[in-house]
Amino acid sequence: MEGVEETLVVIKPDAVSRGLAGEIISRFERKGFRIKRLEMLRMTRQSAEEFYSVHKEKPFFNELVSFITSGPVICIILEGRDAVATVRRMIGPTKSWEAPPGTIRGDFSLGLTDNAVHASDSRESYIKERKALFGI
Ligand code: 3AN
Repeated sequence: MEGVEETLVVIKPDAVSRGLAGEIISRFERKGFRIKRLEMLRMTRQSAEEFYSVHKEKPFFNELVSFITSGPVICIILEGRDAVATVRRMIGPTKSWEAPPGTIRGDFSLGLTDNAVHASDSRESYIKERKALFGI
Protein backbone atom coordinates (compact mmCIF):
# COMPACT_ATOMS: atom_id res chain seq x y z
CA MET A 1 0.00 0.00 0.00
CA GLU A 2 1.27 3.46 -0.85
CA GLY A 3 2.41 5.70 2.02
CA VAL A 4 2.49 2.96 4.65
CA GLU A 5 4.47 3.96 7.73
CA GLU A 6 4.68 3.29 11.44
CA THR A 7 3.87 5.40 14.46
CA LEU A 8 3.90 5.00 18.22
CA VAL A 9 0.95 5.37 20.57
CA VAL A 10 1.20 5.40 24.35
CA ILE A 11 -1.96 4.86 26.37
CA LYS A 12 -1.19 6.97 29.44
CA PRO A 13 -1.66 5.97 33.11
CA ASP A 14 -4.97 7.85 33.44
CA ALA A 15 -6.59 5.93 30.58
CA VAL A 16 -5.10 2.58 31.65
CA SER A 17 -6.35 2.99 35.24
CA ARG A 18 -9.81 4.04 34.00
CA GLY A 19 -10.11 0.86 31.95
CA LEU A 20 -10.13 2.60 28.56
CA ALA A 21 -7.29 0.69 26.91
CA GLY A 22 -9.51 -1.78 25.06
CA GLU A 23 -11.73 0.95 23.63
CA ILE A 24 -8.73 3.01 22.51
CA ILE A 25 -6.92 0.06 20.90
CA SER A 26 -10.15 -0.98 19.22
CA ARG A 27 -10.51 2.41 17.52
CA PHE A 28 -7.12 2.02 15.86
CA GLU A 29 -7.90 -1.53 14.78
CA ARG A 30 -11.29 -0.56 13.36
CA LYS A 31 -9.66 2.29 11.44
CA GLY A 32 -7.47 -0.30 9.73
CA PHE A 33 -4.13 0.01 11.48
CA ARG A 34 -2.11 -3.10 12.11
CA ILE A 35 -0.65 -3.62 15.58
CA LYS A 36 3.03 -4.43 15.03
CA ARG A 37 4.04 -4.42 18.68
CA LEU A 38 2.24 -3.91 21.98
CA GLU A 39 3.63 -3.85 25.47
CA MET A 40 2.39 -2.82 28.89
CA LEU A 41 5.17 -1.40 31.00
CA ARG A 42 6.00 1.04 33.75
CA MET A 43 8.36 3.73 32.43
CA THR A 44 11.43 4.41 34.54
CA ARG A 45 12.35 8.01 35.26
CA GLN A 46 15.27 7.62 32.85
CA SER A 47 13.21 6.32 29.94
CA ALA A 48 10.53 8.97 30.58
CA GLU A 49 13.12 11.75 30.49
CA GLU A 50 14.48 10.36 27.25
CA PHE A 51 10.99 9.91 25.83
CA TYR A 52 10.02 13.53 26.64
CA SER A 53 13.47 15.07 26.04
CA VAL A 54 12.08 17.66 23.56
CA HIS A 55 10.19 19.16 26.52
CA LYS A 56 13.25 19.27 28.84
CA GLU A 57 13.21 23.06 29.12
CA LYS A 58 9.44 23.38 29.55
CA PRO A 59 8.02 24.41 32.94
CA PHE A 60 5.80 21.32 32.96
CA PHE A 61 8.62 18.81 32.30
CA ASN A 62 8.78 17.45 35.87
CA GLU A 63 5.02 17.16 36.08
CA LEU A 64 5.04 15.29 32.77
CA VAL A 65 7.73 12.82 33.84
CA SER A 66 6.09 12.24 37.24
CA PHE A 67 2.75 11.59 35.61
CA ILE A 68 3.92 9.21 32.89
CA THR A 69 5.88 7.16 35.48
CA SER A 70 2.96 7.10 37.97
CA GLY A 71 1.49 3.85 36.67
CA PRO A 72 1.61 1.37 33.82
CA VAL A 73 1.31 2.53 30.22
CA ILE A 74 0.55 0.57 27.06
CA CYS A 75 2.97 1.22 24.21
CA ILE A 76 1.85 0.31 20.71
CA ILE A 77 3.55 0.45 17.33
CA LEU A 78 0.91 0.86 14.63
CA GLU A 79 1.40 0.45 10.92
CA GLY A 80 -0.81 1.87 8.20
CA ARG A 81 -1.26 4.52 5.55
CA ASP A 82 -0.03 7.97 6.62
CA ALA A 83 0.02 6.63 10.20
CA VAL A 84 1.70 9.60 11.94
CA ALA A 85 -0.76 12.26 10.73
CA THR A 86 -3.81 9.99 10.76
CA VAL A 87 -3.28 8.85 14.35
CA ARG A 88 -2.68 12.45 15.46
CA ARG A 89 -6.05 13.40 13.94
CA MET A 90 -7.70 10.49 15.74
CA ILE A 91 -6.35 11.50 19.17
CA GLY A 92 -7.22 15.21 18.89
CA PRO A 93 -5.49 18.31 20.27
CA THR A 94 -3.41 18.40 23.49
CA LYS A 95 -6.02 20.30 25.54
CA SER A 96 -8.56 17.52 25.90
CA TRP A 97 -11.38 19.84 26.94
CA GLU A 98 -11.10 21.53 23.53
CA ALA A 99 -10.77 18.26 21.58
CA PRO A 100 -13.68 17.60 19.22
CA PRO A 101 -16.11 14.77 19.93
CA GLY A 102 -15.12 11.73 17.91
CA THR A 103 -11.45 12.09 18.81
CA ILE A 104 -10.01 9.96 21.62
CA ARG A 105 -9.21 12.95 23.83
CA GLY A 106 -12.53 14.55 22.88
CA ASP A 107 -14.47 11.50 23.98
CA PHE A 108 -12.50 10.27 27.00
CA SER A 109 -10.58 13.11 28.65
CA LEU A 110 -10.74 16.60 30.11
CA GLY A 111 -7.06 16.69 31.06
CA LEU A 112 -3.84 18.30 29.84
CA THR A 113 -0.98 16.33 31.36
CA ASP A 114 -3.41 13.46 31.89
CA ASN A 115 -4.82 13.49 28.37
CA ALA A 116 -5.29 9.74 27.83
CA VAL A 117 -2.90 9.14 24.93
CA HIS A 118 0.34 10.17 23.33
CA ALA A 119 1.18 9.74 19.64
CA SER A 120 4.36 10.60 17.72
CA ASP A 121 4.07 13.92 15.88
CA SER A 122 6.66 13.18 13.15
CA ARG A 123 8.77 10.40 11.69
CA GLU A 124 11.77 11.74 13.66
CA SER A 125 9.82 11.70 16.95
CA TYR A 126 8.68 8.17 16.20
CA ILE A 127 12.26 6.93 15.78
CA LYS A 128 13.37 8.66 18.98
CA GLU A 129 10.38 7.53 21.05
CA ARG A 130 10.61 3.94 19.83
CA LYS A 131 14.24 3.89 20.92
CA ALA A 132 13.36 5.29 24.38
CA LEU A 133 10.62 2.71 24.97
CA PHE A 134 11.61 -0.41 23.08
CA GLY A 135 15.37 0.13 22.68
CA ILE A 136 15.11 -0.47 18.90
P1 3AN B 1 0.84 16.26 22.36
O1 3AN B 1 0.80 15.13 23.33
O2 3AN B 1 -0.53 16.66 21.90
O3 3AN B 1 1.81 16.04 21.24
P2 3AN B 1 2.84 18.15 23.33
O4 3AN B 1 3.85 17.32 22.60
O5 3AN B 1 2.76 19.61 23.08
O6 3AN B 1 1.37 17.53 23.14
O7 3AN B 1 3.05 17.97 24.88
C1 3AN B 1 3.44 16.75 25.39
C2 3AN B 1 2.65 16.46 26.62
O8 3AN B 1 2.94 17.44 27.59
C3 3AN B 1 1.13 16.57 26.40
N1 3AN B 1 0.54 15.34 25.96
C4 3AN B 1 0.65 16.93 27.76
O9 3AN B 1 0.49 15.74 28.51
C5 3AN B 1 1.78 17.74 28.35
N2 3AN B 1 1.60 19.17 28.30
C6 3AN B 1 1.62 19.96 27.23
N3 3AN B 1 1.42 21.26 27.57
C7 3AN B 1 1.31 21.26 28.93
C8 3AN B 1 1.13 22.29 29.91
N4 3AN B 1 1.00 23.56 29.57
N5 3AN B 1 1.06 21.92 31.20
C9 3AN B 1 1.16 20.62 31.57
N6 3AN B 1 1.36 19.61 30.69
C10 3AN B 1 1.43 19.92 29.39
